[in-house]
Amino acid sequence: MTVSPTPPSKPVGSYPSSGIDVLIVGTGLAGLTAAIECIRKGHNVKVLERNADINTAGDMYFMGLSATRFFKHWPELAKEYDAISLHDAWIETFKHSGEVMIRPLRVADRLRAQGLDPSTPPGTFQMRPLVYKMFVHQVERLGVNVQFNSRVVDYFEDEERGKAGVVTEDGSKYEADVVIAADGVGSKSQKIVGGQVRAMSSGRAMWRAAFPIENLDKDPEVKEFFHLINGSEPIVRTWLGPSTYGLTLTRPDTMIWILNHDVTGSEAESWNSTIEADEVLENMDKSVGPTPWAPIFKKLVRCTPPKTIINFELLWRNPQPSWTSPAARVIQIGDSAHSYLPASGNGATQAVEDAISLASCLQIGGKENISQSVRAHIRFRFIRNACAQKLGFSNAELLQDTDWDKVKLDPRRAAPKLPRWVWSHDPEQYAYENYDKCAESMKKGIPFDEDTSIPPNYPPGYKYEPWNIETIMEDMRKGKPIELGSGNWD
Ligand SMILES: Cc1cc2nc3c(=O)[nH]c(=O)nc-3n(C[C@H](O)[C@H](O)[C@H](O)COP(=O)(O)OP(=O)(O)OC[C@H]3O[C@@H](n4cnc5c(N)ncnc54)[C@H](O)[C@@H]3O)c2cc1C
Ligand SMILES: *[C@@H]1O[C@H](CO)[C@@H](O)[C@H](O)[C@H]1NC(C)=O
Ligand SMILES: *[C@@H]1O[C@H](CO)[C@@H](O)[C@H](O)[C@H]1NC(C)=O
Ligand SMILES: CC(=O)N[C@H]1CO[C@H](CO)[C@@H](O)[C@@H]1O
Repeated sequence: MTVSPTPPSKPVGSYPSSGIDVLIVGTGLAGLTAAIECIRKGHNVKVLERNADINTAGDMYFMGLSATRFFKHWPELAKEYDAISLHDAWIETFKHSGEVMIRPLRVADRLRAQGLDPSTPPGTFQMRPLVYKMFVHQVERLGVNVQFNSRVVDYFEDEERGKAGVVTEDGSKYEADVVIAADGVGSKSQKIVGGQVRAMSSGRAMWRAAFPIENLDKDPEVKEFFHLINGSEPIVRTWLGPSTYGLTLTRPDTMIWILNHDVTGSEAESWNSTIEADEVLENMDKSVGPTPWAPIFKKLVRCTPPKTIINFELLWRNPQPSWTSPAARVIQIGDSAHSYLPASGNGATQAVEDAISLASCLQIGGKENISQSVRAHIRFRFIRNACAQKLGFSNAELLQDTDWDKVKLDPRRAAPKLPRWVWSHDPEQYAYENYDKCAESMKKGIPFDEDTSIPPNYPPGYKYEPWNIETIMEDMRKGKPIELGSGNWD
């Protein structure tokens, strides 16, 4: 096994004060990471949040290695992350009908078979509530200035004075040297960066539920089937069918299931609104062809407590042409800049990467070069994000249209693509290594997609070509595989 060298840790206090006032809107993963990383880099931070508290709801998401390397600077986060992470996890694959296709394997063995080091996996599934609580603890330890019940309704900037700001619902104005819009999908900053990105219905949605494991006591058959391995080890079970896929995760304390389906009409792009099990049971066999869902999965759905199942609509958005205001004093990060399909496994990961990259760029450039730093950050992030977004479509297609003959030969074909260019990235190091070169290229007027001075943090060999959802939909209609583009996407 390869032992990776211990990277230098630069905890809070390592950087001198930059004198940069940063105003952050939103306490999602993007906003919270930006808050702690900006503080570590010496900036002054204030955070506004519309809700009364930090919302720790949700079930699980995938956290890539590229989004967790920075824990090396945060010993308490690193420790807590290790404590909440799944250790000794297993994975098993079924057809949606219930037929076992790949017997349980240790995730570590699967990684080893792929030539990867199991002690640093490319990423792991994490419970959103636990990850959030971990960030909340860190924010509390640092005493970050978070002002709740502050709904931002507008953004502005004043180029001459070198300031940007926001207006909240009650008419209050807040100003800073730079404003980070981390207010998620539907950000109020869309106007100032150049217009609303249209959200298109994909025709698909996800039912998702997470609940205490004791609920399985209601049905002994379900309890037996969805058991932990060897009494205590968590297991992910994937369920692949024609134009559908499901996922279950059994943890010692929690049961989670997720099911992709055709829209039924009750969905919303919201993590708050819930539906009941009957609605799922009535609809789940509608989009899977002649073979119905495994009875055991239906019984699992029946064990779900009331007010738990979320019917989350999957909306599609083209890559946003701009993430910043004309004078580069307002900058979008996370879902506000780019929304992801869950199958991309990148929504949380890229949000965290954005925050780290931006905090670093602002530190490198200092107070005199804020606009340049914001623009450099975008150059570091745009193509990478456009590629990761596209990967989501191709992964969704892969999961929904499994070629079982190929899967039998190579189990990796039943798993979403998790390419090296995604997980091997270190957004902080990348910013420090490339900021000067990037600033130079911008001064020379070299367009972002022709700048060869900076190594790619996207598929090696890829040449950026603008793409849009319409082309992808057209390909899907014709039954063509999604055209990823040039370069090595594996
Ligand atoms: C409650 C909740 C549960 C989720 N559960 C899951 C899950 O189970 N699995 C999964 O894959 N993804 C989930 N997500 C989405 C996932 O967290 C994001 O896709 C990803 O982490 C990117 O985060 P973000 O910080 O950019 O945006 P978000 O996480 O959406 O955070 C945006 C924040 O900005 C605040 N905000 C929005 N508008 C304003 C405004 N006008 N003024 C002030 N504040 C504002 C919001 O209240 C929120 O706190 C969930 C999101 C939320 C909010
Ligand atoms: C969603 O949940 C949060 C946190 O509990 C709450 O503050 C907010 O009002 C809810 N939103 C909706 C639309 O119910
Ligand atoms: C920031 O701006 C100052 C003044 O224009 C300049 O001297 C300096 O080189 C800049 N720093 C970076 C990292 O670009
Ligand atoms: C120690 C132990 O019980 N190991 C078992 C864990 O589960 C796997 C899969 O069911 C078995 O193969 C091991 O023998």
